[in-house]
Amino acid sequence: MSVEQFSVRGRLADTGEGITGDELQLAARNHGMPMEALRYDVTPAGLHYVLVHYDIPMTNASNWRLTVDGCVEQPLSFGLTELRAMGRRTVRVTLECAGNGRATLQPRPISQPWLTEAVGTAEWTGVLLSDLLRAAGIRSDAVDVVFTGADHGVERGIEQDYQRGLTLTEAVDSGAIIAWEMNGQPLPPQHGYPLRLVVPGWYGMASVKWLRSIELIDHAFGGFQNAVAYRFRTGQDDAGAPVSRIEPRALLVPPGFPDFMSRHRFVAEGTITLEGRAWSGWAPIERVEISTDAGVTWQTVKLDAPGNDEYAWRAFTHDWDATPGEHVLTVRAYDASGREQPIEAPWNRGGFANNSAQRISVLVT
Ligand SMILES: Nc1nc2c(c(=O)[nH]1)N[C@H]1C(S)=C(S)[C@@H](COP(=O)(O)O)O[C@H]1N2
Ligand SMILES: [Mo]
Repeated sequence: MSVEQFSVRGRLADTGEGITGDELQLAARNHGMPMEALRYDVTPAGLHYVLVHYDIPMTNASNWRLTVDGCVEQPLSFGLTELRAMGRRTVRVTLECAGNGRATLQPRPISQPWLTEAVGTAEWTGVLLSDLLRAAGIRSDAVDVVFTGADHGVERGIEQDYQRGLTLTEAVDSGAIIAWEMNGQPLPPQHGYPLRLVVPGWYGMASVKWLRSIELIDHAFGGFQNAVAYRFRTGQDDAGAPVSRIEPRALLVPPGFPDFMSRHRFVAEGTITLEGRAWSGWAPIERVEISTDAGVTWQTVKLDAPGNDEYAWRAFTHDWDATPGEHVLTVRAYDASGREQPIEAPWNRGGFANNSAQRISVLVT
């Protein structure tokens, strides 16, 4: 079957169509962060969300090579030991999948059906990408930087290695690191062992796992994950703007205790300190608002002091005088770039960046 016989566009669910077997299969392989894990400043590795397009490759740190080549003065090849000698820094970064929130869009784009849980914050240790590029010597004809992982698959009919490109400016200025540790331990297999890229502030797709090659090219990268997959399209043939940085979002730790099946929450009446976290990949969080009456009235929450890491989420609390009855809690984040989290985010075909405000139903008894 030729590539042309597949549609390179994803499918939308028909009106009223439930989650498909394909979506269930993805949802069972990949996993979200349980919302109660918003309590941790740094998400324990096993609770951090996971998203893998193809298979988790079987890799070995002892013979791993990372190559840096293309438009450079001196092509380089590193083993893990050589790479560690290039420098060591740790950054705390909130990663979020661009598809977070997809499953609640109408119509629903058929893909990994995230609700709000495709997020996590980890401490990534490695070497600055810009230091590696400088060590290789960036040639004046370099335009884009292409990152290739060791995983391989077929996506909408197109066979490929997982690859993403950044412009040279983004690669140098983003503070991206080539990481070999997550939360002080070697990367777990599902998070990119033994090496991955981490691009702070960007949706997860940019942070290529199982990183084996960095190539500088003299033209704009036209690979599938940049040119076809991660675009904001409203129509089938719309070229769409590229998906890049993380839109602001706030989430609450669900209060009280849950119903097993529905996750509906129960709390006892009285003053309850609600807790949550907010982040944005564009600028620091400036304000978070909460509504405890389904969006009728809003109050500003108390933000914790910001940490040292610009792209790590910020904690907040809010004392709620919970009175008996059914309540809907909602939170919205505002960042210093003037971006504000919408009640209802605009729809797009890929279901990207749906940062519509979270709604949590609570029965106060
Ligand atoms: N090589 C490779 N890198 C990848 C992916 C992948 O499938 N293969 N998935 C990307 C996507 S879409 C996301 S959201 C993040 C998820 O990172 P995590 O699983 O460590 O949370 O990895 C990105 N890097
Ligand atoms: Mo993703």
